[in-house]
Amino acid sequence: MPLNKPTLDSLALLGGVPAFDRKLHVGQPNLGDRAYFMQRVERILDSRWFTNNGECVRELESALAAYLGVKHVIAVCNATIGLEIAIRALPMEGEVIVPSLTFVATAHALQWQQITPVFCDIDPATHLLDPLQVERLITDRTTGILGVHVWGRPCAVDALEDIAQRHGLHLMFDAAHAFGCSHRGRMIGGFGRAEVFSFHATKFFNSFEGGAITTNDDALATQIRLMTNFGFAGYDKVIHIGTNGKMSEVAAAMGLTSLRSVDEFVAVNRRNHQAYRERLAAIPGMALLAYDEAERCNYQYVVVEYSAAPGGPTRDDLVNALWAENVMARKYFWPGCHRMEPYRTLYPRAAARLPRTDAVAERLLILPTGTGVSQADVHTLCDLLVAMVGFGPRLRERIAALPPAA
Ligand code: T4K
Repeated sequence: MPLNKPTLDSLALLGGVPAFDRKLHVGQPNLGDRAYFMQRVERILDSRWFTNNGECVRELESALAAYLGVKHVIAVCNATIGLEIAIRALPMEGEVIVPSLTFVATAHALQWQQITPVFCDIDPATHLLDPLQVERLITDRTTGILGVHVWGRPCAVDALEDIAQRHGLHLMFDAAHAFGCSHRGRMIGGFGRAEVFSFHATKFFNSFEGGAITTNDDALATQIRLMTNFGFAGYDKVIHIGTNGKMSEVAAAMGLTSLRSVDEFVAVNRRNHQAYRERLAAIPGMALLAYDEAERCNYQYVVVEYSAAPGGPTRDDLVNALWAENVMARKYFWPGCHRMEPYRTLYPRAAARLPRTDAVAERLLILPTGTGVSQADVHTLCDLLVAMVGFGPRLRERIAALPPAA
């Protein structure tokens, strides 16, 4: 049914009825075969083996290794701990070059262990680390580069590998968004010295909470495995500094369940992305970030760069108006890590070298997708955007006149 929002007053933000009677989230979890999951949970309960390298974790690790074409997969409780462990295992110390346009966990994983995140600007076309600036930021204290495959699009891997090699730096990747994606026909997971995936509930492939560290380096894998389990090399035998990064059995059962449906999840995301692409192309100021169709992609983020027309509704106006309609659009990763605490206070000069990060972050609008979002939902949502942008300066004026939110 076509959306009926002919007047400003029909927008929910201005008193109308919301277009959706349920919330549409960015990252509402996908759920695979519920019966299969329940069966695995029953088995876990019967076995009385709930964590510590149980059957499901071992099965998930080997299934992921085969899927990703990588030698070692170490399942972890979440990607943040995974990043901390991998960073420490390499080891990275002193300064590490990292983008600011990322989820704050990337920066926290460094700062948490007293490593300085040196924020680097992005290529505005790809939203990924700019290798030219990476090289300019290298100092005597630099020990590594932590690239982030933002939105599942691969970093400029070859250029970063070349820089890392020439300067003797460790290179690893935060692949939190990039499960199921490839670069030059090779699955992400085998690049750099290690990569870290997130299987958080909001990721298209989830294990409730969870993640995995992947590497082709045998010695590094052994060390990471030890560090994930307090450094234990057997009962009562600790041979390394460690933490508790283990994935639980129930999380691994969910991971195995997700893995059985991964192709279907991607197909839904792809179809939604295609529908968004067709509809958003007609909306002035909206540019949908494209994925490389020649590679494998998970299409889990619908990333729009919105440039407001003079006097027209701003990006934040659209977000506010969408939320009122029950479309929980996000501004990932505004305002950039460098503008969040403690980074803003610790590294006040970083902003000066991040103009492209700042500019892109002001334009980003992330829209809902996943199995909880139908093609019809995408069309209704795009009808809403057509209406909102179409109201132009009148919408801006009405929103500006609203009382400040409590
Ligand atoms: N590196 C990068 C580049 C990352 O993007 C992330 C995580 C990490 C590292 C760290 O990975 P983990 O340690 O988390 O494994 C969310 C996620 O919490 C976070 O995992 C993710 N990136 C980030 C991009 O998004 P928030 O704080 O923006 O949103 P959250 O978790 O409250 O959920 C978003 C929306 O999804 C909610 O409004 C409601 C909906 N939702 C959420 C959950 C948890 C559901 O419908 N069901 C749910 O179970 O961070």
